[in-house]
Amino acid sequence: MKKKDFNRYTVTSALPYANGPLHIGHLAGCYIPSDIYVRYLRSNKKDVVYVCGSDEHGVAITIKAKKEGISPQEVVDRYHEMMKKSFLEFGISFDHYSRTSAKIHHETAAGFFKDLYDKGEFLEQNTEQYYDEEAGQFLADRYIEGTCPKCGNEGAYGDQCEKCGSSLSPTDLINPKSKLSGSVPVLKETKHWFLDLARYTDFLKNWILVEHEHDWKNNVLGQCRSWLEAGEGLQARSMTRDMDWGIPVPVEGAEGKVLYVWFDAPIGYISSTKEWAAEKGIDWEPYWKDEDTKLVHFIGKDNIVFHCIIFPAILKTHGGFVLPDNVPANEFLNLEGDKISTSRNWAVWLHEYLEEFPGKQDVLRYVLTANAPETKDNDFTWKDFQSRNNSELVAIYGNFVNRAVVLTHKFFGGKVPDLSQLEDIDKETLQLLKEFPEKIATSIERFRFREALSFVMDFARTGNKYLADTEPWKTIKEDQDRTGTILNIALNLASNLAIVAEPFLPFTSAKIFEMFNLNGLNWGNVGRADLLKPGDLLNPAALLFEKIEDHVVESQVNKLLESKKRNELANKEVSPMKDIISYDDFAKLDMRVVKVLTAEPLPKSKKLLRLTVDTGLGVKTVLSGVAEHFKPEELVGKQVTMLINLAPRKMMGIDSEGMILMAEDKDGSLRLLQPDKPTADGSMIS
Ligand code: B3M
Ligand code: ZN
Repeated sequence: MKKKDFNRYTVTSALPYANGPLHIGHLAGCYIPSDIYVRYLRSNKKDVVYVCGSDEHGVAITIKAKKEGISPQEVVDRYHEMMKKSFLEFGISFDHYSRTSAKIHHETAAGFFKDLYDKGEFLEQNTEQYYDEEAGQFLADRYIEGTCPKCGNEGAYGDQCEKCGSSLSPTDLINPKSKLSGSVPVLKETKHWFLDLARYTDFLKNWILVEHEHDWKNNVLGQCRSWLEAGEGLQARSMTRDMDWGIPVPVEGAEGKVLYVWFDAPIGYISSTKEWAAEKGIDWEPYWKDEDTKLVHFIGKDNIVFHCIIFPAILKTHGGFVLPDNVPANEFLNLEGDKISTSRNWAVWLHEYLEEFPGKQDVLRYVLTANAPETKDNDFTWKDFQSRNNSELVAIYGNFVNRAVVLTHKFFGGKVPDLSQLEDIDKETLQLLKEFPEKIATSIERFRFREALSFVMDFARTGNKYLADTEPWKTIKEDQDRTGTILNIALNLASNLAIVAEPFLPFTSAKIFEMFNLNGLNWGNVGRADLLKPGDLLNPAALLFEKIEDHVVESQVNKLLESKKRNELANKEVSPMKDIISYDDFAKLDMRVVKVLTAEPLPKSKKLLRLTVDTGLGVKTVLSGVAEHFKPEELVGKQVTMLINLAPRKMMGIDSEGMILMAEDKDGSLRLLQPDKPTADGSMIS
């Protein structure tokens, strides 16, 4: 498609579910890229609104509420505030951060549904769905568990088996069970409203695969193609759910039903814009309705179908709205070779990062951009974090700016020196100063943020090399003018660098502008070698980046490994219950509190200790398999519990006259079962 000129930009990034804190995967997926893009547009004086908000509906929220034993409202209130704070702390510069529980959003989303309903766009269909009679409600896919028909995994969900990856529907499951009550769900008829996506196939194919063939990212086009060109074509999707958490379906006969979260969530971008405009006292409509508005959705790859197919179909049917001009989706970020997972606590949480690396937001922004999962899944490792910090931010960027400022203070009392005769190396460097910003801009406009950042770094490298080649610390000895020229050029390079790096490293650029007493600089000023003029005064050098030591990143890796260990233990299955026994069976067991009198190893056995115990009825000898868990002296004198009427058994030539009772932890370690207070030896356990 011909490149269009746009006068206005509406930029969105996916609304995160308000069901947990934010981690680095969120930042890398869509928040840092969108923030870079928007900061760049603002620096270019574009009319732009950047909106987001918390996604507070859907089973993601109700499942979390159930897990924590609190209400869905409490869940969203807690995490909405937490996420909003994290975004702010990391410099994600939304113009507005809303939430889908807002009244204006309920009205806007219900309005969209009503509009499509009145136009007769929905197919009304009665289908049979699982219903939990004990809990008195229909079950969303994620609320049903059962055996996967493909691989036999007993913990498959109603929509997917995580073991073999098959996508399922609830009725595929063998032995389905409700996660709400544990009961066996029954099929019950229910009415829903479906969007007949097949009707949009031609329009979508033309709009995405032809018009945007050259400007959308390959990973996005690829997914769209596989949806649009799949053998069975696009299937009708239900836009409603049987649930009591969400936006009530605004038509008659829909009691107890809410809008499907993926119907209302993208409309959240519009509601957020409305709220923003109302606060500013301006009109929201041009940002969504004027043809010269460029709408860009930043998302993660799991959201592609909703933003490229379903939402555009809704907008198109409603009419009067622009369609996204681009949907730059990132792939996934892994962590230390493993999928980031909230439930397994395999993540770097933003709030924890800030506690452990205060003031180092830009380091994380840098690493997550330099290694962004733009075209394929990528891995975040603490080693890479450390090495990018130490050998790029500290050694190149920080070193260059710091040397220019420190030498100006040292040789010229902090005053920007005059420019005199230019040598070839100066002219070449000034030429690069003109070229870099343009290259960086082109990459940003094509959503190639990794590439753009690598040019920013090359720009800093150019500055560093310029100082290394010209050696102002040497020229000062015989040629003050030459030294002044070098530092003047270096300082102007640094000012340009701070402008073009601002979208990526906003906190650092702010420090540089402060050091240089420059404010209000933007992309319109780049390429100029007179941003700092002779005589301008600099402030003292501020620390931009500092070295990160080995032990710091090692302790981060250990923290992850420990949480992995804890998790594996917690997830180990508890052995299933044995068959039911009668009271009479139980009454046959004679269990007592006994005292260990002696304990000694058996020379031929690694596992057994030979114990003598006082049972209150006399002394008995027992062989107990605890040698790998306790030293003999740890047992002597202790009260433990014992089954004393077990038939004697000969082991290693010794009669063992009972069994010491122990608890075995998930990792196989043993615990003694002891009375909580000293108790008479021989006390019965019943
Ligand atoms: N909350 C999904 C997610 O967090 C969803 C995005 C909505 S964007 C309109 O992956
Ligand atoms: Zn399976």
